[in-house]
Amino acid sequence: MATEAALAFGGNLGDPVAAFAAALIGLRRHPAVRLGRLSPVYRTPPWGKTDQPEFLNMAALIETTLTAEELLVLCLDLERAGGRERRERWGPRTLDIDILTYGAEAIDRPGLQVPHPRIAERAFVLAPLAQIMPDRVIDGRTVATLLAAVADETVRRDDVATDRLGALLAE
Ligand code: PH2
Ligand code: MG
Ligand code: MG
Repeated sequence: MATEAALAFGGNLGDPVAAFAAALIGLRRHPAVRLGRLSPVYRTPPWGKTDQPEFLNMAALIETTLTAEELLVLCLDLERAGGRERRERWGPRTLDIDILTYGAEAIDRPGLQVPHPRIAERAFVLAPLAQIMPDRVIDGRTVATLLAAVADETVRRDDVATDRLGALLAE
């Protein structure tokens, strides 16, 4: 049985669109993953640690027969392939892939909390997520409702980046 999972992508160093494309191609090639809907790419102010460059963020739906643990390992492998080095919390990075939801499961283990514990605070996660699963309920509220509550006009779609991602995925 396949499980639907939502993934968040972020980056603010190097070429995040190319890093997103490489990771999405890695997911698409993986035998236990089916890539589903993709959000547009958003340009977002840095959250949590504000003295760093703007981020690009997006979200993707997948169906997978991997367990949540196996999916986490895959995401970490794709991050490493994208040049990720772990330095400081909330600091600049080439590629971050977070598991937002995994089916209806609630997981709370060191290194893996699903649904991701800070979704409700983060417009940079909710804006893209609302494009691919607006009606999904997280902690009692829909993604669309959570997004309305953090309404942040500084999080905006980047159509040039979105078109470039589409072109890289079509190659
Ligand atoms: N990721 C963080 C910390 N802050 N800010 C934005 N705008 N986008 C991110 O992806 C992001 C962040 C830690 O994962
Ligand atoms: Mg993150
Ligand atoms: Mg992460």
